[in-house]
Amino acid sequence: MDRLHLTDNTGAGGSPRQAVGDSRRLCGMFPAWPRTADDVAGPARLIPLAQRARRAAVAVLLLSLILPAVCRAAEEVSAAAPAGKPWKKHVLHEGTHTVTAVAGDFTGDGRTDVISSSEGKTRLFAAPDWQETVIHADAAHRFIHSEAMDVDGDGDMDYVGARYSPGLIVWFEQPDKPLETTWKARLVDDRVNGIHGLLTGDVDQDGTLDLIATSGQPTGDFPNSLAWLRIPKEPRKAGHWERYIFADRDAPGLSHYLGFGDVNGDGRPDIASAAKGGPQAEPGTGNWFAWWEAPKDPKQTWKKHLLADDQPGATNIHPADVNGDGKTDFVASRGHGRGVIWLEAPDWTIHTIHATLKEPHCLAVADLDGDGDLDAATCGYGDHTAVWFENDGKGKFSTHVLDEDQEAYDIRAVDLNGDDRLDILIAGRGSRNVVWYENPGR
Ligand SMILES: [Ca+2]
Ligand SMILES: [Ca+2]
Ligand SMILES: [Ca+2]
Ligand SMILES: [Ca+2]
Repeated sequence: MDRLHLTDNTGAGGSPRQAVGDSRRLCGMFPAWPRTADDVAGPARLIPLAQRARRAAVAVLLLSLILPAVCRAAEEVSAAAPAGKPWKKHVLHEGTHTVTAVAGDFTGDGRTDVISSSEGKTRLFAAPDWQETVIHADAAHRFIHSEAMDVDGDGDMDYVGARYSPGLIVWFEQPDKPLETTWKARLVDDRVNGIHGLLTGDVDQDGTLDLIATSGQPTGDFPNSLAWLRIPKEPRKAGHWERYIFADRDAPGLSHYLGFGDVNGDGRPDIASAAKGGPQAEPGTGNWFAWWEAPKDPKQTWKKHLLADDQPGATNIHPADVNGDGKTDFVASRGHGRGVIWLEAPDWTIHTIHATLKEPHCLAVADLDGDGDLDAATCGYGDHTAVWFENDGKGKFSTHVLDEDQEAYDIRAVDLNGDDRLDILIAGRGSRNVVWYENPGR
């Protein structure tokens, strides 16, 4: 991911790990500390009593100075929420820096599997045992994001992956023997550039999914733009897909991910995006959330609507009716900054879901507790904390911690064990893993 590190700071090498999980455990230990102070000072029997007492006093003094701040930091992440049942963590893969993972039935047995991509290797984990199979290996296919999509319309799920820069999108056709055969790669596009986000959606409402991609670099044929791509008539033979630049150079500042849904209630699905800005972007660009309004003919240029600027590190945004009033709101995160918010229609009033979570660089919006309203989930890689946010149905969210020792770059809400509860799938970036959290139900 060297190229990515240069353009996207995915390495975050300079940022020291914030030990939220460790500090939480320490806060819990505090009442017992005087007993363990001896352990810090060394074997008790070799040290005079006065010295032991002095050391214990110093230790307690230091802790009394440090701990309140540490505990406050931990509380900021956890917020006040009932603990709930724990979500069991399942590890599918360990050992490689992984920035994308998607779910779908990739073996044709009716069960939902997982495909991840890391360091040029694309791996399939077949349910229910999650046996790992490398289905494609090519150094040119270091994907930053991906989607599951039945590209050739033959009823089995294929895979689409995007390389950031130089921009490249390819699709892998599910073969007849998906666990025994290398999946064949075919070109979708190699002219959009700076493809951080991919998303499927039926943009032209013809009943077949299309693909949406960011073209977020300020260089290349379509700088600072967003594109949608239509599957060609014969995708196995076509040289590339039909490409439509719907946001034409009006998405500057390193756009990241995409959201899809009808925002203005005219029946046509619209598209939202976010741009992180910061020192890697052109000066004065980025740090915004915006949506583009689909015109009658989606092959024309779409009208941009700014939702919010001065949003440092903005990365993720999804349209969703958060408060159940029938109007489409947005849930959004500042994945290269801090915090998760929602923006209330029609004036886009900003409400805080979580103010301080560091680098929530992924966002899933779904009804995770099955009570009929839309919840959200993310993982702050700077805080190593995966969380889900429970909606009370009116847009008041409480935070539930899934894990305090996990990074993420990509998150999906999907049922991975067939119990009709949405689980959380995470590609772990610096955690160098692919994991999922099993939804225990209410
Ligand atoms: Ca297929
Ligand atoms: Ca619309
Ligand atoms: Ca809910
Ligand atoms: Ca489940």
